[in-house]
Amino acid sequence: MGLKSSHIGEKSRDARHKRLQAVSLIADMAKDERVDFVIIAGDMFDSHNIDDRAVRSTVEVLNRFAPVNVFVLPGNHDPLLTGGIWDRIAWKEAGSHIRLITESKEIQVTNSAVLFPCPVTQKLSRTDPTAWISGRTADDRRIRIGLAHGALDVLPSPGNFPIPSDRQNRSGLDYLALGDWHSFRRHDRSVYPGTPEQTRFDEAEPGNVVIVRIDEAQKEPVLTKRHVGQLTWREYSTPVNDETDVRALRSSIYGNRAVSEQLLRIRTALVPGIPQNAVDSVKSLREELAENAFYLDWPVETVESPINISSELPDGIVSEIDGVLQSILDGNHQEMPGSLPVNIDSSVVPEARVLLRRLYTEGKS
Ligand SMILES: [Mn+2]
Repeated sequence: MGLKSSHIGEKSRDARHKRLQAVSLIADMAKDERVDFVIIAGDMFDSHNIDDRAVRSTVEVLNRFAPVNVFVLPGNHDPLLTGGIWDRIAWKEAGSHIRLITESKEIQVTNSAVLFPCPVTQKLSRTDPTAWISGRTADDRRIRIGLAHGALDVLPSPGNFPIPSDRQNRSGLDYLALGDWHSFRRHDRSVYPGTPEQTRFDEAEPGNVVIVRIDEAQKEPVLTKRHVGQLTWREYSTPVNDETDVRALRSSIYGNRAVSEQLLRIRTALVPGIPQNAVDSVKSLREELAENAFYLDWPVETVESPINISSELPDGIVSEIDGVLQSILDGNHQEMPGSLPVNIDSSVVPEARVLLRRLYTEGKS
């Protein structure tokens, strides 16, 4: 909540509204599914610096969960600090079902289940927030649920609030509910559902909540992933040779979901020799998306006619580079510098040749 997303300009306000809608959907789902309680595993707010109105809207949408209890954990973006977001006047309107977690202390959540929450009180830490959770004793038959915000050591970017991946076993947890990572990620009983609403182009699997069913202690939890995200962020970087490529691009965009619910970042490279009708189709696709997409980032210069690849480049470093690119295209790239990116995505080569010519032409004018 309150994420500025200033890179999407005037649409960021609408995006914030969509995020509230997603949470509202979760409230309906919680009641329909008759869950015992709901967990928010930190970073509900993007920062402490959020206007009162946004805090009020958040309290209002959380009030819609009643009578289902909602356990809210402070994360590293909204740590528990005196005078912070949790002390705002808007919380006076919060129902008693909203339970802000302020201590690392057991909470009995149902007759048979206990929560071990690990609230965060600062932005950065090298200390494991789950370290206080002791192991299961022989006579403990309760369902034990950990709740923490941090980086499980199996993630690509561990370090801040590190959580060992064997915490679930060491502390005898039936489930470890985690926040911080924006995409869905499961490591045995430790689970990041990811953010309910996507926030960036480079997130792999956001937009979900997870419904967890645990029948009894030490039984395998059953997870159901449910999509609630109102918006999808997609990036396309496609070389366009002809009409077929334009049609493929169009159908992969439209096949995803309504374009009015998509944020699109598109970078096309018009391959030299592309027929004029294909150039026209690219342009009209761009106009159509500019009109209808929730947000479009597609620079107009990338849909202009390609620069003629056969045009002469001056002798020297520029044409030498172009020569290397040509031989990569001819399939002689294995031992060449630059073979690695080419193996990942061969479309970078024609794009590079186009850019090289553009650079030269614009440098001349
Ligand atoms: Mn975080």
